[in-house]
Amino acid sequence: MQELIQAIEKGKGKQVKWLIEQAVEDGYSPQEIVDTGLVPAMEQVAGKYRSKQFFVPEVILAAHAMTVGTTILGELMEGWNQETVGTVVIGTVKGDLHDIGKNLVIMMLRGVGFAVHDLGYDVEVDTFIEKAEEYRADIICMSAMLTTTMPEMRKVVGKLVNKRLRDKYIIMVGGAPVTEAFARNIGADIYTKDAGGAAQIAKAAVLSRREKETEHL
Ligand code: B1M
Repeated sequence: MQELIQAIEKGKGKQVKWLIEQAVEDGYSPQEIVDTGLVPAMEQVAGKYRSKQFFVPEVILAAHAMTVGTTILGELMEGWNQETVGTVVIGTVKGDLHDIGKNLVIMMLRGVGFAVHDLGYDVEVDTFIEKAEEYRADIICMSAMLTTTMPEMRKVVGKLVNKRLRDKYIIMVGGAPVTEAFARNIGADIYTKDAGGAAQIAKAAVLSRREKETEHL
């Protein structure tokens, strides 16, 4: 894991791919690789950026290596779950280009059996809603990393209310500046602090909704 952390920090994509394949062969679970490899790596990068040891080019290189990591881990995890738990649309909100955290959430959601439609970053309010309708999603997931882009989440919830679609979807929000109180304030259903928690709580929420629907039949 220490080698993996260093490879991400140095932006060495090929090495990241190899080390993750090796870790899986050695018996590490995807969750362990995320928790003890990928997340600490980005924490170190963030720390070095704060202390001015790293500047934007180094951060972008590390972000690319991280994307290699999430992609390969996602591929390795495909097929582990045969049964689809539900459908998710997910994106980083309008004006926000940070997608590392979102990509980790996607990986973990796929890991617990969700069909995930990644809308990418800088996602328009209407796109979240149109795609949720198109894919008949159970959950709309929004990520934000900038305090200035958090209000976009409120806009999505507001638009769903206006269109009388609010109750059709479970709304989950997250990202470093997002809090439980903010989520409650904008009318979202779920806030989670990290990717592993997001996947587990999303699964529990969909299963509980299905149970309630069955009771009403
Ligand atoms: Co940016 N950036 N950045 N940046 N960047 C931050 C976020 C910042 C805190 C740095 C700082 O100033 N200390 C700051 C935000 C300040 C604020 O608003 N409070 C900031 C800024 C200001 C900016 C720019 C404006 C800089 C500039 O141009 N002057 C600019 C904005 C561009 C834009 O978006 N419009 C910018 C640009 C960039 C890069 C492009 C260089 C790069 C992004 C690359 C990429 O994502 N592809 C970048 C990066 C990498 C960072 C830091 C260093 C690291 C972010 C990260 O990836 N963390 C960050 C500093 C920091 O965090 N200390 C910083 C690792 C990741 C795993 O964590 O995303 O929190 P995180 O995800 C976690 C949880 O939050 C959670 O699960 C994940 C894993 O457990 N989670 C969810 C995330 N989404 C979730 C959704 C859920 C549930 C959980 O449900 C739906």
